[in-house]
Amino acid sequence: MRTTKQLVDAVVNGEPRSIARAITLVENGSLEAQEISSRLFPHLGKAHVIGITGPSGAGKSTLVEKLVRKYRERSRTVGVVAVDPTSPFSGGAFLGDRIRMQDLSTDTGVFIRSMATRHNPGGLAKATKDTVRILDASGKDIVIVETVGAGQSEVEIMKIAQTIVVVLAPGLGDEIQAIKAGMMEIGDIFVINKADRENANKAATDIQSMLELSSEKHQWKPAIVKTIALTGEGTIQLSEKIDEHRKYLEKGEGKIRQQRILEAELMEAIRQKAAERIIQELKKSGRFSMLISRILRKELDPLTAAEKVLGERMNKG
Ligand SMILES: Nc1nc2c(ncn2[C@@H]2O[C@H](COP(=O)(O)OP(=O)(O)OP(=O)(O)O)[C@@H](O)[C@H]2O)c(=O)[nH]1
Ligand SMILES: [Mg+2]
Repeated sequence: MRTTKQLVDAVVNGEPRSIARAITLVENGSLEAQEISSRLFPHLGKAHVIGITGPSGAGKSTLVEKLVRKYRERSRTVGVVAVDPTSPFSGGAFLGDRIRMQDLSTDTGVFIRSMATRHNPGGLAKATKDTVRILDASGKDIVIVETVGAGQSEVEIMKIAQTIVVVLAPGLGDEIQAIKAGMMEIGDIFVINKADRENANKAATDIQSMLELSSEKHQWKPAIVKTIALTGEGTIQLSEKIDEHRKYLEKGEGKIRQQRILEAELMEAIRQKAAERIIQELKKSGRFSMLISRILRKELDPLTAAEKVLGERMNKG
């Protein structure tokens, strides 16, 4: 039996089967998961993590495949995490992704993993983040995360990716309108894919004017790139823009973003660990069931009970 340390060493050496194994272990929330994450932590921060998000069917997977090929031409190693929202729409397309990318799966410079909600009881966002970190630690130069932009995932992708590419396509109509607002805020680069279709120029002008309306808080001006993912047209321009954004981040903004992410993560970790410990103690001492009885009798409400518990602990310590 290999120890967790040996597994992590193999991941850091880029060994594909160990990478796959480590991902499965963190996905399942296994006992080793925390040790894996901790041991990988010092090895993080080398990869450039690119988030590709946008409405279902915009052409994200097609574009990702072309981008991967562009990076491989430049001898860059790439990890891809495709997040399957298990929506009825993406079910078919997802299978398509596999077939399209089949030849890439024999390339040792590429590691592709798909994530599904149903395999991740601990939450898709956490599993995605852990997987990105494993791929980063494994020495991949680029890690691409594909997510369908819908509600929460916009915020989540910001905690994972350094450069966010929002992929839109002409003619997606209402669906775009509904999610555009959230995505306009987070995009570093906007892709109008399916530029072979009519209205692509109009879509680009629409985005342009929406961007001009939004407040300019940052020095980086979101770029707009037109692509035809099917033929690969425009993907060179897109990868150039991504590089440009990476260079911009390296000048300072990247550190600020990183600090913000780690602050949020530390707060979340404290919250989780502290709560776990306190609840465990309360249950062990029987105090938990005492409090519940009082709450059931309406003598106490849960928030006041929690305050009471914390007050008592503070007095003790
Ligand atoms: N005409 C045209 N069709 C495209 C283009 N890019 C992708 N498509 C097609 O659009 C459909 C959806 O493409 P996908 O790459 O699966 O889209 P996606 O955004 O990954 O979709 P989900 O993962 O389901 O959210 C496929 O049938 C593609 O062949 C393009 O540039 N032009
Ligand atoms: Mg897709």
